Amino acid sequence: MIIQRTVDVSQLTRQLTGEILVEGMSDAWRSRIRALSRAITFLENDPLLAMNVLANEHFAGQACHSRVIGLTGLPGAGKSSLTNLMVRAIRKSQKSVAVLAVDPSSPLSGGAVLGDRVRMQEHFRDPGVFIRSMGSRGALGGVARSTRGAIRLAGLLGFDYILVETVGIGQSESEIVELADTTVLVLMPNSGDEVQLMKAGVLQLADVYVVNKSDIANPARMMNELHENTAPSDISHWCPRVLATSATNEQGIEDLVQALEDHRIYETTHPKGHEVRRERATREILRALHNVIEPDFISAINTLKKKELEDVIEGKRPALSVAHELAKTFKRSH
Ligand SMILES: Nc1nc2c(ncn2[C@@H]2O[C@H](COP(=O)(O)OP(=O)(O)OP(=O)(O)O)[C@@H](O)[C@H]2O)c(=O)[nH]1
Ligand SMILES: [Mg+2]
Repeated sequence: MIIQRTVDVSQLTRQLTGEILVEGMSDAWRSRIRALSRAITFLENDPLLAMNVLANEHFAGQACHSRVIGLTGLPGAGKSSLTNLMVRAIRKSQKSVAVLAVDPSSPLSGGAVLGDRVRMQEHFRDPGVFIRSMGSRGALGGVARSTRGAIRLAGLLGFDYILVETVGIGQSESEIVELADTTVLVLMPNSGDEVQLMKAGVLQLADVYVVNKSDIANPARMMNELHENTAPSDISHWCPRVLATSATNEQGIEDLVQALEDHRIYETTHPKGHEVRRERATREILRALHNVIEPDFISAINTLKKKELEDVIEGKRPALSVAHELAKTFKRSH
């Protein structure tokens, strides 16, 4: 909240559009990138800032055409290694790309940030590439909200692709699925991942399944299992791609980039694909609505009497009934 007061949203927005340059910078595009980096720092502290920036008149009516790709999977599966190679492949086709690595320093693979930095070094000087890691334990709303804001802001700068790396199997996927146009789940062969996947019920979530590290173990069994479990019953639906890669040997990367392109074509040309996008947009609006209304809800909750809270604590009254009552008062006052 303190940060929010110190941000000059109008100035930041004008820096993001390139209308004014960040102090000390002479190159317009690099200045915009610097502004983006700054904006993301502010966002991590106050995710609602994105809303203020996006609603600013400088951005009014400006469309984002970026393709958002979410990469997820267990720590150490090879997400960053694959991201690095995908960036290279995307750059070969002259497209620009922003990489947002959410919480890259997972405890299991330790020191990943440093590793990522070394790996990504070849892209740091490339003005067509923006790389940024984001903490997952940010204030107010956590990963999803600040990541969503960062995606939107990067989109306004016109990046062709935005790659978002998140760690996890389970809950965090559902978040990334909502954020991404295409979700890629990165797995390791013979790691017992499949058992975990079944348990977490995430086999229907991704659009592309990548069995990485195929240089150290045969990916065939896992690929079969994925094929069997992810094929849609309705053939007009997208049939998730199942690919084997080896980031170490730089194998399978072109197929992966092609799968992303195929999925884009499906989503933008197929009626069913359009339906999926409509559902995603609806969910996004719903979530945004929630974000817009939440501060008012919090104020309403703060008006609760001690007695009402105690009743819920003691189990004398369900929280839902209190909520209903609050909602009634809320509707009357709006
Ligand atoms: N043999 C082999 N090793 C790989 C491959 N891809 C990645 N690795 C190694 O696996 C380790 C983890 O790779 P990362 O790319 O950091 O994995 P990650 O999924 O980004 O990990 P977190 O960000 O910590 O979740 C590194 O030591 C990589 O060099 C591969 O295809 N084959
Ligand atoms: Mg990583």
